[in-house]
Amino acid sequence: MTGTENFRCGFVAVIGRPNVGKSTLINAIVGDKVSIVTPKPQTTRHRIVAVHDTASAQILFIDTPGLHHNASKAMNRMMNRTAASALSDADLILFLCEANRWTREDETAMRRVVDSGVPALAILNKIDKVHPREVLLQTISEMSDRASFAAVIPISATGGDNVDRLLSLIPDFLPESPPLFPSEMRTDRSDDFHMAELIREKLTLSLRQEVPYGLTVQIERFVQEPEGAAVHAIIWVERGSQKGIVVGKGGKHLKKIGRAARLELKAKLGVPVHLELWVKVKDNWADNEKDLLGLGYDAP
Ligand SMILES: Nc1nc2c(ncn2[C@@H]2O[C@H](COP(=O)(O)OP(=O)(O)O)[C@@H](O)[C@H]2O)c(=O)[nH]1
Ligand SMILES: [Mg+2]
Repeated sequence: MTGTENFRCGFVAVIGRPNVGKSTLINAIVGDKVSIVTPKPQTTRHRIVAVHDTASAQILFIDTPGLHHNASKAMNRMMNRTAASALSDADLILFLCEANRWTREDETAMRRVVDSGVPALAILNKIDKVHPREVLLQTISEMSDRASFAAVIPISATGGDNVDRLLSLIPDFLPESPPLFPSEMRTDRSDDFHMAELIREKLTLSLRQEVPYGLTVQIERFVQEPEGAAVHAIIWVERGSQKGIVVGKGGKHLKKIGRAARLELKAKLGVPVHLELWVKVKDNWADNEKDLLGLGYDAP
């Protein structure tokens, strides 16, 4: 008998409309910021694999962009395609929604999950917002009536309630297989990707209305030495008018973003970081398939 016998490993796609807490849940489980989180919808734009190891299983969570309506730009259609394609690759789906809200977008996302034919657990997230708690019983029963989920599990991704129970259910759905990722690996994405995302998170948190949706970040240079690191990044915007907003009066806003990003990069890399941010305009990049590809948006 070998050590890998009965070991399980497989893909768990985390699916739902924007802002239900998919990335928050994955970060909480793997104990690292693998995926950025903001209070704004459509923060996640890419498929990101996050690795969670236990003694007898390796669970590969796939974070996905929220399935959303009104996908008017090429980037939004690409995001929806990315989420949809993660469904078919999965051994199990965690279908996330908010315990205190059910919308037409939830309904659409749920249809995609059901139509995929992949086993799914329904996760009612944000139960910390449900008062009184007894209301949950009704919500769980409504959810069970909507589709044939393998289970309906109420959780709080931020509070950690019931996340262990959810985790304990997952390995049964995974195939017997040795681990697919080395045990020290937390994600399939590069350092450059995570740095660009971190900068985009700071921008998304501090900018209002449509500006965060019209920008993307590209790492142009990253050098790390024992005494420090240097990062040069370009913030691409869709229009000249957005450049002024991102830079701010006298460059004040860009400085604020740079400081917030630099502090977090320093904590992540463990060395002082020299960060240079440049804002450039690429007209309508988010609605141009070729620009999207060049900027790392590669939907299947
Ligand atoms: N109150 C509460 N807020 C949550 C919970 N999980 C996530 N959030 C918040 O919901 C917002 C969207 O989370 P995010 O993970 O980006 O959602 P995603 O778009 O589905 O990936 C953020 O402001 C999170 O802090 C939860 O369990 N309780
Ligand atoms: Mg997300």
